[in-house]
Formats: sequence, structure tokens, C-alpha cells
Amino acid sequence: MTDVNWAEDIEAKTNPHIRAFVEEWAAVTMPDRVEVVSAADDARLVQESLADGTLHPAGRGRYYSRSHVTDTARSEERTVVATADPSDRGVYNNWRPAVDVKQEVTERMRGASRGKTMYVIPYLMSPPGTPLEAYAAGVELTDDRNVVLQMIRMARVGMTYLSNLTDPSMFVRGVHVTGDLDSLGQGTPADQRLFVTIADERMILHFGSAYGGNALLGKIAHGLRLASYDGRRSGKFLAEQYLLLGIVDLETGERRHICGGFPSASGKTNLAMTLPPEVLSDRYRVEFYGDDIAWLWVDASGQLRGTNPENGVFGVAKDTNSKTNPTAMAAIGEGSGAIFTNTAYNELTQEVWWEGLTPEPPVDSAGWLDWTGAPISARTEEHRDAPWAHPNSRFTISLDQVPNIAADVDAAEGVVIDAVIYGGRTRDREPLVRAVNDAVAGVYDGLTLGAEATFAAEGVDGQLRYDPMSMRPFMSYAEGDYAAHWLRMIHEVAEPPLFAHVNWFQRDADGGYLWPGYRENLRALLWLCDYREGRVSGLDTPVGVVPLDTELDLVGLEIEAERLDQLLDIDIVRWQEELAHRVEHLEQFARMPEAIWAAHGRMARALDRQLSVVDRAGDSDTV
Ligand code: OXD
Ligand code: MN
Repeated sequence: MTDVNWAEDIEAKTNPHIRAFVEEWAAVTMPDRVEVVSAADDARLVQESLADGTLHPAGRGRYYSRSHVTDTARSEERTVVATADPSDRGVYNNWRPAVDVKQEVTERMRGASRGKTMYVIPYLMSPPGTPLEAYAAGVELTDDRNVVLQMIRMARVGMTYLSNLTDPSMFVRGVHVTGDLDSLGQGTPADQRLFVTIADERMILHFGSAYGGNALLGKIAHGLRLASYDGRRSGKFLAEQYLLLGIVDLETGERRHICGGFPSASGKTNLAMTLPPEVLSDRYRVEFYGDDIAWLWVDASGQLRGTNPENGVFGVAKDTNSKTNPTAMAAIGEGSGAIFTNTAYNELTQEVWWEGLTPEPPVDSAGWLDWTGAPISARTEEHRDAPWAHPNSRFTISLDQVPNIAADVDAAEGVVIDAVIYGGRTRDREPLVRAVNDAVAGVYDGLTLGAEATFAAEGVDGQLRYDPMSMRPFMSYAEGDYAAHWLRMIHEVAEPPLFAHVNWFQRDADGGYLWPGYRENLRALLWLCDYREGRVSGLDTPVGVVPLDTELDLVGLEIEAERLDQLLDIDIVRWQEELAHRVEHLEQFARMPEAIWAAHGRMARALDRQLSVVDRAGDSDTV
């Protein structure tokens, strides 16, 4: 190592436990230099990246980067949760014994940072001072400067955030080593990548990528996998892949907070950042807290509270535009510090573009490069229609750039959670909104959350790809135990939140969407707030309470009565088919609590009863 005094330097800047951690892993990965960073280093690091071409300017105060072409998304197959306890093996978590996998990944990391700088990133997931702060501290070691810049936007970065630790040795130890991306055999049987969370040791070892959740260890590996393990082990909290938003009624002053889980491609970021429908914007303000992760705990008075542990947004660029997400468009404006990754880029004008930003790509292709860096103007006929941006291209911005950020987003006490919603893209069966009165039934609803399988890749048309609580890729321990932990937490809450299910994606016979979506989605959430307050009573059905068509505030929205009926309809036979699939889904999981099966049984019996009533009446099989 060239910097002979680096260890003393680190000791001076950090604490002896951090120094020992850095020394141990520097001896494995063998970087040339070691540097402790904080958010205050952002401008200098940006300059270094612009100078060496790993970042490009994308207008004033915005940047563009391209990842290796084989390294463009999280890899679920190569992601492993390891512990010493085999009962942590679940259906989804790729569990392996910690001893084996730790050795395997360590061997891959050996000497793999030679010639590079190892950056030491002290960070906090959660605002300072929350009751969960002890679980939020982490130190990531990375050999990629771009990862540092992304972490600075996504987490609270700097030693100041770790200087008040009650136990200075209690921080998540994360090591990220990029490896030689040209020769890792990505996607082949010889794939060298390995992304390991050793949950019971609070250690994260990721090798073989510099992209997103594979490399920014605060977000998914710590904020979700490890935190959900910590949450159960401590008995204190839940860590969920949920959005968190607030709705303020400007007339009455009423303030509600809603969090919820949505499988990918089900509109979570757009909903998290939504604004009220234009005609209701004098009456309501929607406040943004977070688009991807919520940590939830029960306070001393028995209220469920939540916070967003992240400090930024790592949003999917595709289809983001001023209709789908005006908030994001404002947040990534000039001077925002946004980093765009794997979008198209114009090297002459420094603009970025992605599919869906505008209906058509820019007409003049001069200067435009696709996400791989290839000039659009040089495309052959064969590649003419290939996307300009990678479908998983992203923008990274810090929360303070979001125009409707809630004033209390940093509050140590978090916010009271009034409702928990689930919603997956579903073409039929799921109504626009249904409230689930009983909290156990709400947990059952979350565990049976899914989105339509896309025909080719994932399964059978019309059948859901289940994604319990939208946590399928982030489960760190066995699903039955996860359900039991949820039930324990919910039973501690004096007045549980209202659970509900939403669906913006029902289709008509011609395949068109029945509901206009986007900002109009707030109308369903406003009905939930009214229902919670007892201002509306809805219609009781076997699967929950749906709005009466007179109860939704549809002012300014043209929607025919028949269409509305369809949006709120419960098709008993389709639901019975769905319940049969749910049995298969839930049966996979060891130790699924009896209370969850009981909730399932109640819904099944209610559907049977309804069907026999309908049959006797000789009516159609819908309510
Ligand atoms: C994800 C993300 O992969 O939020 O879920 O980036
Ligand atoms: Mn996510």
C-alpha cells in the first residue's frame, strides 16, 4: 500500500472498530489507497469523475454515467442470505451457511482492488435520533468512486452521523468489490458474482458489480435485508420495501400518512411522488416521504410509526415524464446534482433521454449515444428499433431535491401510519380499492400480494407472480417466521392502521385501462381516509369493503357509471380461483402462522356464502 499512514489517518477520522474493520478488509482486497469520505467531498469527487470520464456533464449540476454492459441490474440469482442458523432458510432468500459462503466471497475479493482506492463510507440509514438509530449505522468499503457519489445521494454520509453511537462497535460492516467486470461470466454457469448478506453477523459482502443494489450497500442489503433480520431479532421493527406519503387536507388540517408495498412495475415511485388531481389541488397537499423503503415500529403509546431510512431516490427513468411523475421531473432539474445512469446521452448537447420521456426519441440524432455508448446515427437497420436507454436506467437524487418533500421527513419520531396499502398490476379481479378491516386479514393480504406474470418470462397468463409484501427479493429469513413477526408487531399496536388493496390497472375488453391512473389515484386514497374516519361506510363484500359509487370524490373526472361499476366489482368466481392459487402459494412456507390460514379460511367461506346467495337469486356471480 502506497499510503503508509492511512491507518492512523482513519483512526483520527473514525473509531478503532472502524479502523480494525478497514484494516482487515484492506488486507484482503489490497487497494493502493484508502480514503474516508463524507457528503462534503461530493464536489471534489464529482470533479475527479468528470476528469477521468466516469461521469459526463448532463447540463448544469447534473451528471451522466454508463455502467458496464453486463452490469445493469440487481441479480437475484446471485444474491444470498447467510447465517449460522439453518432455520433461516426460506423459499426466496437463497439461504446458505455463513461459514461456507463467507470464505467463498472472501477468496473472490482477494487482491481484487489492486490499483484502486478503497473508499470508506460511514453512513446512517434513517434520520438521526430515531428509536432505530442503532440499527441504522453502517460503514461501506467500496473500490468505485461512482458508488460513493450514489451513496452520498441515497444515504446520510459522513462520520458525524456515526459519532454518537451508543456502542461504537455496532455498525453494519459492508464490503463492496467491483471485480473485473469483463471476465466474471455474468449470467453463465461460471458466474463469479456473489452478493452476500451475513445477516446474523451484520455483515454485507458484495463482489462482482458496480450497479444499484448490488453495489450501494446501504439501500437494499442494509435497509431491507439486514434491517428486516435485525427487526425480527430485536423484536422492535419491520423493514419493508414500501413507499411512504402524507395527505394534508388544507381545509380541515387533517393529516394522514400512508405506506405500502407494490411489486416492481406497479407504479410505486409514481404514486409515492404523486400530486393531487389538478381540480383537487386547492384542497389537498400530498407530501413525499419516500418511494422505496419504510422502517416501522410501535411507539410507547402503541402507535405504529414509520420513517424512510433513505436520503434519496434511485428511480427508474423509463416512462418518467411530466404526466406520469411531474415531481420526479422537477426533482431532476438543472442544479439538482442528479446522476443519470444508462439513459441515452447526447455528447454534443449534454442532454439525456429515455423511452417514455417524450413520445418519440429526439428527431435529430446528432450527438446521441445509446446507453452502451454507441452512436444512434451509426445504427444498422437490424438495430434501428433497439431502445436508446436501458430499461433499468435510473436517476439518483437526494430527497431535498423533491419539491413536495414533507417538512418532517427527518423527524426522529417518524410519522403515525394511518393506512398500509398493497397493490400489484392486475388486469381484472382486484377492484380500484378495497379496505380490509381486520389487521390480521391485512397481513394475509400483504402476504398474498402479487402482480400479473408477464407471459414469456414469469408464468401463466392471468396468474399472479406472488411477491409477499413486495419483499420477495429482500426476504432475509423464513417467510412463516416473517409472517409471525408481522402479527406480533401488529398486535402491539393499540389502534392498528387500516389495511387496504389498490389496483390502478384493470382493463376493459379491448385491453384499455379502465381507470385513468396517475394523479387520479389519490381519489382512492382519499376514500380510504374517509372510510378510516367513518365518513363513508362502503359496501361490505367477502374480500373487503369497496366504495359505493357515490362515495368516491370524482369531481372533474368524466367516468361513466358502467365503467365505475366495473372498477368496483367483485367477481366471486375469479376470486375463488385466486384463493386456490393462494393455498399453493402459502403452503410453500414453513411455519406459516395459523392466524394467516384462518384469515384465508374466513375469506374463502365468505366467498362461498356469497356465491350461494347469488345462485339462489339467479343473478350474476358478481357483487
Ligand atoms: C430495487 C430498487 O431494485 O429499488 O427494488 O432499486
Ligand atoms: Mn425497490
